Amino acid sequence: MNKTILITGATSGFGKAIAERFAKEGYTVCITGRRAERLTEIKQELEKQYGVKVHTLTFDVRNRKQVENAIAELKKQVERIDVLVNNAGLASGLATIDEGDVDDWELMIDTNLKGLLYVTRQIAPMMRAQAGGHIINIGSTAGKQVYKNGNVYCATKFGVEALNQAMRIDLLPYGVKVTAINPGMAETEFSLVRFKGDDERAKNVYAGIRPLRAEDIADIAWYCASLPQHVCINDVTVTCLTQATSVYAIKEAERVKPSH
Ligand code: NDP
Ligand code: 8X3
Repeated sequence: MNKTILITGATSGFGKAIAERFAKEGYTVCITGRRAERLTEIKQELEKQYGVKVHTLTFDVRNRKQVENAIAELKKQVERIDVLVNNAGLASGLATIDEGDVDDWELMIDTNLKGLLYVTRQIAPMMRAQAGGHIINIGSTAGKQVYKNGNVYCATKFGVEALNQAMRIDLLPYGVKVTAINPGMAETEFSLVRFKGDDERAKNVYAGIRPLRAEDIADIAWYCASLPQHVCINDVTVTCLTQATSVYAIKEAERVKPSH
């Protein structure tokens, strides 16, 4: 049976890579984001390369009405959603609690928590009616340990961790799997967004390390989604080789090299 995945925030980074990974596996792919042009480009690429159907939904996850309308439209085009990836999210700024920009806080809370909830509220009843499905929530190592200046971003990802656990309990009777993937440092547009277009500052985050790639996360999402029906991975925390926790990482140059 042809399966369908809905991925929020698929115009770049993890979401885009996950769209490609599932398209390669023959899924019908529904991609969302605010940047309509990018969605169209990705749709054309994936349909051409993998011969699958791609639906695009342009909306801001912070806008509840837009979310409801877009998903109501989608329901006219697809019968079911087998996998939902709640991925759309961002960090905005990096500052202490006494100096942080309240607009940044609202942006992160509205996107990472409220946006995730708005989408889930539309899709979970479909999965309940199907008596099956899989919700994959993209959390973070920042939702495991708080780091300096990360305050509100970390709080949103701790929130995702809580919602991930809660969803699994609430949807258990309906055979819906719920999985969190919690990545550490990964080079996407994440830092460029956090530092508001400051490319140099963004690049500096990954200087001297070999960070995770979006494709690594896509492979993990595929692994989680392709296990036998009775197996549900609850959460996966994944870092690059030189990152141990949210707050402790070393540079590649500090790694002991094999002696022979
Ligand atoms: P990117 O910036 O590359 O991608 C973020 C995606 O989210 C984009 O497609 C963007 O689409 C979408 N998005 C952001 N805000 C909104 C919004 N208001 N409405 C709709 N879509 C939105 O970053 P990543 O791929 O790295 O981030 C994906 C997720 O992974 C986020 O939740 C992030 O917190 C998390 N994460 C990232 C890590 C990293 O180091 N990169 C590590 C751990 C977790 P558009 O702009 O077109 O709307
Ligand atoms: C993104 C990872 O460490 O930049 O969630 O916050 S980090």
